[in-house]
Amino acid sequence: MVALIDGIKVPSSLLGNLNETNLDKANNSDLKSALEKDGYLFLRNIVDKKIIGNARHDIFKKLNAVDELSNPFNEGIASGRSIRDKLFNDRGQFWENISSTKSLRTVTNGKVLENIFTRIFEAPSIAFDFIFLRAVAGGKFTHMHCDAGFFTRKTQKVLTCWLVFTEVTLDRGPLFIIEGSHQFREIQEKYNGFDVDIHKNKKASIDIHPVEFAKKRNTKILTAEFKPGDALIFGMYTVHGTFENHAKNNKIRLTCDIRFQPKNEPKDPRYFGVKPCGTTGAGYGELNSARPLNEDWHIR
Ligand SMILES: O=C(O)CCC(=O)C(=O)O
Repeated sequence: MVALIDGIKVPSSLLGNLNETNLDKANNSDLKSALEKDGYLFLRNIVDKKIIGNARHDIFKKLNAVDELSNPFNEGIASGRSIRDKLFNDRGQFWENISSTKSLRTVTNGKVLENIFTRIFEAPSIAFDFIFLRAVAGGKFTHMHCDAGFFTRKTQKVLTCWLVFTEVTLDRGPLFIIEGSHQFREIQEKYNGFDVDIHKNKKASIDIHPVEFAKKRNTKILTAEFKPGDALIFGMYTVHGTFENHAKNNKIRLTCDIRFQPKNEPKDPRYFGVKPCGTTGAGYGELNSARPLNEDWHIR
């Protein structure tokens, strides 16, 4: 299966497999050292498939109600149409409602993930209330970046959890990680202290194509074919992005990125509370996901 980014095929010689960590076999210090060594933890099947399936069903149903998924909606096939804007006059409110789906929140802000992060931090952990659910249709991908500029305003001790709700085969745009990038000094220097909401003259996205970026550093672009319930956890300076969804059957990918930190670290009010305002203060409306599935994304 071909891996594409921005219409360019990624040579298979540049692709590598993510190292899997077995959560049941690893002790807490194994988790910590794998994260330190690789810059990520790739965990399979950490949330029960039925619970993941319930959330997927509820979200797909809401996307079908705005005519963005064809019937039967459980297949997750993009229709190429949308009546989102006709039915709802506030895109942010619509996406906030979808992001508040109870079966989704049971997963993202429930005990299963929290307990895993408590093990990783070796301290009680907490999930951000502001979550980044992504329903991604054909032609779209997330530009390469690291997460520091978004989430480290109050503490550096933040981790991202990229959680999978559908099959994400190579053609459905899985996340990739640039091997060893958590140790690239240039990335630390460039992004430590950077805040996308303050330093508006600078972008979070790394403009160079991932193929060139990896070639120049003699490294690999690591990924996997993900299944519902799998997760990829990574630090704030791990360079990542996603491949393009170019699935011929028009199936979307549904994933959610959730941030966690130790409970006793200072909290960024933009991401916590009943109605968090998000990175720029514009709420859920600022997310690409708030756009109808058939509309292009912005680059930040
Ligand atoms: O799923 C995506 O499209 C991007 C996810 C991401 O960049 C992240 O989790 O930090």
